[in-house]
Amino acid sequence: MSPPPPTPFKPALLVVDLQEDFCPPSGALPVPNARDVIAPVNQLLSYPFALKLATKDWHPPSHVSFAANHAGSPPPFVSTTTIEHPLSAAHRYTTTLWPVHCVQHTRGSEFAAGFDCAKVDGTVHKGVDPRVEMYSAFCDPFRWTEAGAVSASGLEQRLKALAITDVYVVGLAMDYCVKATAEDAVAFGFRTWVVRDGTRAVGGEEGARKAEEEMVAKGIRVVSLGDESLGW
Ligand code: VGL
Ligand code: ZN
Repeated sequence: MSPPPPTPFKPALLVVDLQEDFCPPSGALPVPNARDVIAPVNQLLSYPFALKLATKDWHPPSHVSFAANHAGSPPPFVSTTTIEHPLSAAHRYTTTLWPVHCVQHTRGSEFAAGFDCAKVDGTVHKGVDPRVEMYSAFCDPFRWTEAGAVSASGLEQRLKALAITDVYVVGLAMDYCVKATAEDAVAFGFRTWVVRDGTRAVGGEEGARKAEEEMVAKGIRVVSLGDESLGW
């Protein structure tokens, strides 16, 4: 519990996409060792965060990120595609294609078994708009371009209304949705932390190393559960 907390210090915990489809062996888009994060996440849920939220990747069957929804069903994980003007010329983008995962109301979209989801104050749904990929729990990446956001979850306003100062991000996957969420949190002005024990990468240890490097370069504090630097 040292060093002393910064003042003011009103922390929120975001548990990102801790869902069955991201967990081996049965998940559709398995993240290596994903179930290792459940115990550390449950431990964090016992800390006195001012707000604890979980997110769910919550796709309609027609979602643009599913390889099967593109001509010729290109192989997932390795294929990217450029989305041709689904909204406007300015909204053109290239994205990675994934297996069908986290379809709304399916078994794979449920929280991972053992995750103490009863301790969260609410659930934020993301990736709901079929036209756009949304890794971040806050908004899609067009938020930061002239094209403008296609979809936003309202999370920024929710945290700001409570005068949250610090956002702690854990969950899956470290190199996609955890990273995008942490990067947006820092961009929206929150002191931002990622707790290593509570996250794993799709790209395994190499993916985690690279994601950590990129997050640290953006001012995100990547820490471990036992670290004195955890914040309080
Ligand atoms: C995620 C790929 C596709 C994630 C979600 O939660 O990191 N990754 N959809
Ligand atoms: Zn997804």
